[in-house]
Amino acid sequence: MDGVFQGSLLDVGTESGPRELAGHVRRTPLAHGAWVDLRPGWLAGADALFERLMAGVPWRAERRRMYERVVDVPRLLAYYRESDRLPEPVLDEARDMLSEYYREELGEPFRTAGLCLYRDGRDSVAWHGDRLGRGATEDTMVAIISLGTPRPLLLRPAGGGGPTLRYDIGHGDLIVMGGSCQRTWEHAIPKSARPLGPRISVQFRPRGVR
Ligand SMILES: O=C(O)CCC(=O)C(=O)O
Repeated sequence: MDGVFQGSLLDVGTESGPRELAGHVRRTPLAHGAWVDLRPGWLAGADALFERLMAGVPWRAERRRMYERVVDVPRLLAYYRESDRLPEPVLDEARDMLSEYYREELGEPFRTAGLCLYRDGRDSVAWHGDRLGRGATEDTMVAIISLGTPRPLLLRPAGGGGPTLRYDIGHGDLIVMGGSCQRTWEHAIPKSARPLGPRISVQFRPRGVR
Protein backbone atom coordinates (compact mmCIF):
# COMPACT_ATOMS: atom_id res chain seq x y z
CA MET A 1 0.00 0.00 0.00
CA ASP A 2 1.18 3.54 -0.74
CA GLY A 3 2.29 5.71 2.17
CA VAL A 4 0.25 8.68 3.42
CA PHE A 5 1.53 12.14 2.65
CA GLN A 6 1.81 14.71 5.44
CA GLY A 7 2.45 18.29 4.41
CA SER A 8 5.06 20.50 6.04
CA LEU A 9 3.95 23.05 8.64
CA LEU A 10 6.45 25.43 7.03
CA ASP A 11 4.83 25.24 3.58
CA VAL A 12 1.67 27.18 4.29
CA GLY A 13 0.49 30.51 2.90
CA THR A 14 -0.12 31.77 -0.60
CA GLU A 15 3.48 32.07 -1.81
CA SER A 16 4.36 29.67 -4.60
CA GLY A 17 7.28 29.08 -6.94
CA PRO A 18 11.05 29.08 -6.60
CA ARG A 19 12.60 31.37 -4.02
CA GLU A 20 15.90 33.18 -4.40
CA LEU A 21 19.05 31.16 -5.02
CA ALA A 22 21.81 33.78 -4.74
CA GLY A 23 23.04 33.91 -1.17
CA HIS A 24 21.00 30.86 -0.09
CA VAL A 25 22.89 27.99 -1.71
CA ARG A 26 25.40 26.15 0.47
CA ARG A 27 28.16 24.35 -1.42
CA THR A 28 30.02 21.32 -0.05
CA PRO A 29 33.17 20.45 -2.00
CA LEU A 30 33.75 16.68 -2.20
CA ALA A 31 36.84 14.67 -3.16
CA HIS A 32 37.87 14.18 -6.81
CA GLY A 33 36.45 17.49 -8.07
CA ALA A 34 32.83 16.77 -7.14
CA TRP A 35 30.55 19.07 -5.15
CA VAL A 36 27.03 19.31 -3.82
CA ASP A 37 24.90 22.46 -3.49
CA LEU A 38 21.97 22.56 -1.11
CA ARG A 39 19.14 25.10 -1.00
CA PRO A 40 16.65 23.98 1.64
CA GLY A 41 13.01 25.02 1.12
CA TRP A 42 13.67 26.37 -2.37
CA LEU A 43 10.16 25.87 -3.75
CA ALA A 44 7.30 27.64 -2.01
CA GLY A 45 3.98 25.82 -2.40
CA ALA A 46 5.88 22.54 -2.74
CA ASP A 47 3.24 20.43 -0.99
CA ALA A 48 0.46 21.63 -3.32
CA LEU A 49 2.73 20.96 -6.31
CA PHE A 50 3.44 17.50 -4.93
CA GLU A 51 -0.30 16.71 -4.80
CA ARG A 52 -0.82 17.96 -8.36
CA LEU A 53 2.09 15.94 -9.74
CA MET A 54 1.01 12.86 -7.85
CA ALA A 55 -2.45 13.07 -9.45
CA GLY A 56 -1.58 14.50 -12.86
CA VAL A 57 1.64 12.86 -14.09
CA PRO A 58 1.27 9.71 -16.23
CA TRP A 59 3.42 7.61 -13.90
CA ARG A 60 4.95 4.52 -15.50
CA ALA A 61 6.05 1.30 -13.82
CA GLU A 62 9.20 -0.21 -15.37
CA ARG A 63 10.72 -3.64 -15.30
CA ARG A 64 14.44 -4.31 -15.63
CA ARG A 65 16.59 -7.35 -16.22
CA MET A 66 18.74 -8.19 -13.19
CA TYR A 67 21.06 -11.07 -14.00
CA GLU A 68 18.71 -13.97 -14.87
CA ARG A 69 15.45 -12.32 -13.78
CA VAL A 70 13.22 -9.43 -14.84
CA VAL A 71 12.20 -7.41 -11.78
CA ASP A 72 9.96 -4.41 -11.04
CA VAL A 73 11.83 -1.12 -10.73
CA PRO A 74 10.92 -0.05 -7.17
CA ARG A 75 9.53 3.42 -8.00
CA LEU A 76 7.33 4.98 -10.69
CA LEU A 77 8.81 7.12 -13.44
CA ALA A 78 8.04 9.83 -15.97
CA TYR A 79 10.48 11.42 -18.39
CA TYR A 80 10.20 14.75 -20.22
CA ARG A 81 12.50 15.33 -23.18
CA GLU A 82 13.56 18.84 -23.99
CA SER A 83 10.77 19.21 -26.55
CA ASP A 84 8.07 17.94 -24.15
CA ARG A 85 5.77 20.19 -22.20
CA LEU A 86 6.42 19.90 -18.46
CA PRO A 87 3.41 18.88 -16.37
CA GLU A 88 3.37 22.10 -14.32
CA PRO A 89 4.47 25.61 -15.40
CA VAL A 90 6.29 26.13 -12.10
CA LEU A 91 8.73 23.43 -13.23
CA ASP A 92 9.60 25.51 -16.32
CA GLU A 93 10.17 28.44 -14.01
CA ALA A 94 12.39 26.36 -11.73
CA ARG A 95 14.42 24.90 -14.62
CA ASP A 96 14.96 28.33 -16.19
CA MET A 97 16.01 29.84 -12.88
CA LEU A 98 18.54 27.03 -12.36
CA SER A 99 19.86 27.49 -15.90
CA GLU A 100 20.37 31.18 -15.21
CA TYR A 101 21.96 30.69 -11.79
CA TYR A 102 24.44 28.05 -13.04
CA ARG A 103 24.90 29.56 -16.53
CA GLU A 104 28.59 30.50 -16.23
CA GLU A 105 29.64 27.38 -14.40
CA LEU A 106 27.63 24.89 -16.46
CA GLY A 107 27.92 26.62 -19.81
CA GLU A 108 24.60 25.24 -21.09
CA PRO A 109 21.00 25.13 -19.87
CA PHE A 110 19.19 22.35 -18.10
CA ARG A 111 16.99 20.66 -20.70
CA THR A 112 15.30 17.44 -19.60
CA ALA A 113 13.24 16.50 -16.57
CA GLY A 114 13.08 13.04 -15.03
CA LEU A 115 10.43 12.47 -12.37
CA CYS A 116 10.43 9.61 -9.87
CA LEU A 117 7.66 8.72 -7.44
CA TYR A 118 8.68 6.78 -4.34
CA ARG A 119 5.32 5.48 -3.10
CA ASP A 120 6.53 4.48 0.36
CA GLY A 121 9.66 3.28 2.17
CA ARG A 122 9.89 0.17 0.01
CA ASP A 123 10.60 2.23 -3.09
CA SER A 124 14.24 3.15 -3.61
CA VAL A 125 17.08 3.58 -6.06
CA ALA A 126 20.34 1.67 -5.69
CA TRP A 127 23.83 3.17 -5.73
CA HIS A 128 24.62 4.66 -9.12
CA GLY A 129 25.99 7.68 -10.98
CA ASP A 130 24.13 9.22 -13.93
CA ARG A 131 26.60 7.81 -16.42
CA LEU A 132 24.51 6.67 -19.37
CA GLY A 133 25.46 9.80 -21.29
CA ARG A 134 28.06 12.54 -21.01
CA GLY A 135 28.19 12.23 -17.22
CA ALA A 136 30.44 9.20 -17.78
CA THR A 137 33.26 11.31 -19.19
CA GLU A 138 32.53 14.98 -18.52
CA ASP A 139 31.84 17.21 -15.56
CA THR A 140 28.17 18.17 -15.49
CA MET A 141 25.31 18.97 -13.12
CA VAL A 142 22.12 17.23 -12.04
CA ALA A 143 19.67 19.44 -10.13
CA ILE A 144 17.02 17.71 -8.01
CA ILE A 145 13.91 19.22 -6.46
CA SER A 146 12.59 16.97 -3.75
CA LEU A 147 8.84 17.08 -3.02
CA GLY A 148 6.72 15.35 -0.42
CA THR A 149 8.02 13.20 2.41
CA PRO A 150 11.73 13.73 3.06
CA ARG A 151 13.97 10.77 2.23
CA PRO A 152 17.73 10.50 2.68
CA LEU A 153 19.79 10.93 -0.48
CA LEU A 154 23.10 9.22 0.24
CA LEU A 155 26.39 9.97 -1.52
CA ARG A 156 29.62 8.00 -1.41
CA PRO A 157 32.80 7.83 -3.51
CA ALA A 158 32.31 5.56 -6.53
CA GLY A 159 32.84 1.92 -5.60
CA GLY A 160 32.37 2.60 -1.89
CA GLY A 161 35.18 2.87 0.65
CA GLY A 162 34.86 6.44 1.87
CA PRO A 163 32.56 8.67 3.84
CA THR A 164 28.84 8.31 3.16
CA LEU A 165 27.10 11.68 3.18
CA ARG A 166 23.40 11.98 3.92
CA TYR A 167 20.97 14.70 2.86
CA ASP A 168 17.38 14.43 4.09
CA ILE A 169 15.44 16.19 1.36
CA GLY A 170 11.72 16.79 0.77
CA HIS A 171 9.06 19.56 0.82
CA GLY A 172 10.71 21.68 -1.90
CA ASP A 173 14.41 21.30 -1.05
CA LEU A 174 16.92 21.65 -3.89
CA ILE A 175 20.11 19.64 -4.20
CA VAL A 176 22.54 19.98 -7.10
CA MET A 177 25.30 17.45 -7.77
CA GLY A 178 28.09 19.02 -9.80
CA GLY A 179 31.66 18.78 -11.06
CA SER A 180 32.76 15.16 -11.44
CA CYS A 181 30.03 13.92 -9.05
CA GLN A 182 28.30 11.58 -11.55
CA ARG A 183 31.48 9.67 -12.40
CA THR A 184 33.51 9.86 -9.17
CA TRP A 185 30.66 9.54 -6.65
CA GLU A 186 27.49 7.47 -6.44
CA HIS A 187 24.12 8.35 -4.96
CA ALA A 188 21.19 6.30 -3.68
CA ILE A 189 17.79 6.57 -2.01
CA PRO A 190 17.78 3.58 0.36
CA LYS A 191 14.74 1.54 1.32
CA SER A 192 13.28 2.14 4.74
CA ALA A 193 11.54 -0.33 7.03
CA ARG A 194 9.63 2.56 8.62
CA PRO A 195 6.18 3.49 7.24
CA LEU A 196 6.98 6.51 5.09
CA GLY A 197 4.78 8.78 2.98
CA PRO A 198 5.43 9.31 -0.72
CA ARG A 199 8.15 11.47 -2.24
CA ILE A 200 8.60 12.86 -5.76
CA SER A 201 12.01 13.75 -7.16
CA VAL A 202 12.30 16.09 -10.16
CA GLN A 203 15.71 15.91 -11.81
CA PHE A 204 16.82 18.51 -14.34
CA ARG A 205 19.75 17.56 -16.58
CA PRO A 206 21.55 19.18 -19.49
CA ARG A 207 21.25 17.65 -22.97
CA GLY A 208 22.94 14.24 -23.28
CA VAL A 209 23.17 13.55 -19.53
CA ARG A 210 21.18 10.49 -18.35
O1 LIG B 1 15.26 10.46 -6.03
C1 LIG B 1 16.25 11.13 -6.21
O2 LIG B 1 16.35 12.26 -5.77
C2 LIG B 1 17.41 10.57 -6.99
C3 LIG B 1 16.98 10.07 -8.32
C4 LIG B 1 18.11 9.44 -9.07
O3 LIG B 1 19.17 9.27 -8.58
C5 LIG B 1 17.93 9.06 -10.45
O4 LIG B 1 16.79 8.95 -10.92
O5 LIG B 1 18.95 8.82 -11.13
